[in-house]
Amino acid sequence: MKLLILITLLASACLAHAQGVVVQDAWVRATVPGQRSTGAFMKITAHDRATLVSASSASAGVTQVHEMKLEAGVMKMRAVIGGLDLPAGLAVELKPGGYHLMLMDLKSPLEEGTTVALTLQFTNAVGQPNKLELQLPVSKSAPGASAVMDHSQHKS
Ligand SMILES: [Cu+2]
Repeated sequence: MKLLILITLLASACLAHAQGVVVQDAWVRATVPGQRSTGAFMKITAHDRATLVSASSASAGVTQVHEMKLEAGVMKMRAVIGGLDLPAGLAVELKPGGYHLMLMDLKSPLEEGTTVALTLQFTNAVGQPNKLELQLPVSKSAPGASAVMDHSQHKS
């Protein structure tokens, strides 16, 4: 019986890995009282080409994929329309000053040392959806490289 349980655990770990998207070094910037939005940052690597379609968090009313870009000397932030392309095997970095996830309409301040639940929705090259559920550490600045967080689940 114990062996059976072990096999089941191994099988589910493989399933989580097999969906092929790995998130590393994820964090959310801490907020000060009164601040209603903040950014979430991470490195996302898809084994096969995929698209980050959307993100959501119970801590925020709205979560969007954003891009910051220097346009004619002015830093501009806009929502990424149609999702963020994840080329096969290439780490796409979401970082301050570039792509990021914007958590808006925050329900309460995010304090350093706490965590924020975040769900990422992907589609693969043939349009099949899957999602990753993450717990992101809240920090005032980018923490050092941390372990892979892979609390992933197949959706369909
Ligand atoms: Cu933004």
